[in-house]
Amino acid sequence: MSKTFSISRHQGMDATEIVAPGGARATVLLQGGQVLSWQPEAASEQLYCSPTAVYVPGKAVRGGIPVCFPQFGKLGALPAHGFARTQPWQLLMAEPGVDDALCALRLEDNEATRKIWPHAFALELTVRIAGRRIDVELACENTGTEAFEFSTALHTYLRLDDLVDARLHGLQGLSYLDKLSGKTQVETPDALRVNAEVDRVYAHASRALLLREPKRALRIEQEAFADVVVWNPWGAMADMPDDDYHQMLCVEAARINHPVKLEPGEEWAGRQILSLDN
Ligand code: TA6
Repeated sequence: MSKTFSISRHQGMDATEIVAPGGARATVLLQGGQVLSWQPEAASEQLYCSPTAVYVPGKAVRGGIPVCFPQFGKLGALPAHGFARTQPWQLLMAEPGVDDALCALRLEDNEATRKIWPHAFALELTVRIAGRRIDVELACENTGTEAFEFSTALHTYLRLDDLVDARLHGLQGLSYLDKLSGKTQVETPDALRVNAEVDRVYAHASRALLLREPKRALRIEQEAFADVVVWNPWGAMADMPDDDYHQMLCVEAARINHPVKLEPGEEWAGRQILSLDN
């Protein structure tokens, strides 16, 4: 039987690749526990990762599924999106199953994290791929003696053929904070079409979303993440080619409006599930 997973180097950094028996595959960077690539069975890459992303220890990598923890964005005094995305995680396991493949990574508090955020925690990220579906679960346990609160997100960069042809269904009727204007509004169109910079936090997002492109339909579901963030910079970024914003849309499973509070010994887990419909 051939070996179906490997612990390898990706852009000079430690990574693991999991491959399911049907051919679906995913690459996860140990720094940040960041899924960088997901290719479902008999399909092309579904995640956007910038070809000019910077792979330097301690720097955030632009693309894939960064883990934001214990702070979302700049909504607090910590570094933007917290520290989990720039910390080295430990690989616990990576193996194929009968019809899937799984890997699990862990990040515990350490001297560096305690300097930024004085709490004892254990994060576990579990990535499962099977057929045309990926299931990413983030769990957090309070391993200390005092309660803490955190906001978090799976900051998923979805790869697009062209943003102008993409439509995101399932947000209608939800109230959102437009981070660009600072105003709260209610989503009215049946489908969101992005034709300018967008940075929104949708609250109480319990329905599945559907990202439609002429040749693709991707279903996006989440559990225990109450909010959805939709972001596209609509312009150049230092670590992304100038026109590449056309090739990506971030649809993020998040806990922002009501942060998670954990008492000592308590655990929380949330997940985002992506599945290709066609
Ligand atoms: O999730 C959207 C967002 O918070 C935006 O406001 C935008 O700045 C983006 O994340 C990227 O943040 P980063 O720190 O990775 O440049």
